[in-house]
Amino acid sequence: MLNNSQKESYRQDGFVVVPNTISIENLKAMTIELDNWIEESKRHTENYGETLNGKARFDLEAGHCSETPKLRRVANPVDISKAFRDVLFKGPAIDAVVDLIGPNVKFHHCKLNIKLPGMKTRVDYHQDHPFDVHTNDDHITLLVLLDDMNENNGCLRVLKGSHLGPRYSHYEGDEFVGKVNRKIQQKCQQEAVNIEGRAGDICLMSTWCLHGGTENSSNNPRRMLICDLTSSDNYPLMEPMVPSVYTGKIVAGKVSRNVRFREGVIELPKHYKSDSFFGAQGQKGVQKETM
Ligand SMILES: O=C(O)CCC(=O)C(=O)O
Repeated sequence: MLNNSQKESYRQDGFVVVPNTISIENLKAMTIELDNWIEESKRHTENYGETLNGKARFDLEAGHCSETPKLRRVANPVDISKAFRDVLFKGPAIDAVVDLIGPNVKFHHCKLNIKLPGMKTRVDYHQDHPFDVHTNDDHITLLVLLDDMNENNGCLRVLKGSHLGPRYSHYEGDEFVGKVNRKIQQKCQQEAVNIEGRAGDICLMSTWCLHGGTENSSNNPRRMLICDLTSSDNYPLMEPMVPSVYTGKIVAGKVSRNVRFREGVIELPKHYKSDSFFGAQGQKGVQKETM
């Protein structure tokens, strides 16, 4: 699936974009499902639906209303939709992941991040591993572009080579804030590169890459499917932040009875109370007042 130069890019830069990977049929099935969810969100005034850990599956940006829906995240769409299982549990995206961390690969969790025109949702710079710490680093964030993505509609931005270190704290004092400190944010804003592409392209990114992105300032939607996958001998050290009924499912090869460790010290996150990591990063939503 991946050629040597793509594998080399992943090793050197920490990410690689693979064009034209998802079939038109699969893409269409996912976007129809998502369009329906956006339509359904118009009937809600606060976050709704329930995931395995009792949080809301559908997360709304502040200012959401039936005229201007602002659905910003759907947690684990695979739990409720075959269209997403068809892409994340088999097929070319998984073959590409196998080329980098295979042959044995396990699903951890997934989500849809949505930036519709007029929404303010941004992503502050962070590494993914500190949210879901594991015993080793064979851990990939797979990104599937559901729309064409560019700087104007709030594309993902990645700091090249940041997977090689350092491993940053995602705390402010005793609070797990899910982002790096202001100085590193600024460095990323200046130096990160845009991940641009067409609907159906994928990006494979190391879980240690610093990444983020601005709000959508265009008239075009930016919807992206995001999935954490690990080698099957890589074990989570904590309950997932966003557990799925499929967490731990083998999507390629076989289960491993060995656990592989790497040396070093890892900062443990705290489970945040918010429905999504946007809330953990301090962006207001319309969460039910249950806390
Ligand atoms: O939506 C994006 O552009 C990136 C999202 C992200 O980094 C995350 O949800 O962890």
